[in-house]
Amino acid sequence: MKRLSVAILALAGMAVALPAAAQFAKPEDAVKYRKAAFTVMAASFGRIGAMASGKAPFDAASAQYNAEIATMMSKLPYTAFGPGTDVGDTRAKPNVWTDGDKFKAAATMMQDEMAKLNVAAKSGNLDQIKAAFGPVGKACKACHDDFRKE
Ligand code: ASC
Repeated sequence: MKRLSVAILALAGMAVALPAAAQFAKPEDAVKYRKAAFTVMAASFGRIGAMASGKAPFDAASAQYNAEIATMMSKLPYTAFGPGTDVGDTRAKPNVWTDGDKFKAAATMMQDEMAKLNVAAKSGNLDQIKAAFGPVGKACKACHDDFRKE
């Protein structure tokens, strides 16, 4: 029994230590994972956008909540673009894998701008949120233009 517990603990430890890319059982699981993260990020970012553009009434708590989620989501997709995950139901272009440095730079740009939007949201000030919102959208678009089909 003790040996079994040690073995289970060892396996759990390995799961934590392994690179995230190795944690997907199938490439299709990585595709699903990254798309799910982008979907949640876009929904949260979009709710802030509705407030920034005046389409929805400003609600500071909602902006904070959604910015926090979008910031968390912004960190998730990129471990799921590992080698061999250019398969199945994906709009990712091949250059995600052949121009990895540029893709990484585009990802980092988005993450940095999203983190700034999160800081702005915490201020509770709509003008600061509006100012920080645009650069995030630009970073999203820049990456889509280079690395996403259609
Ligand atoms: C969004 C969303 C995107 C980006 C992009 C910005 O709200 O879902 O993919 O902004 O449209 O250009």
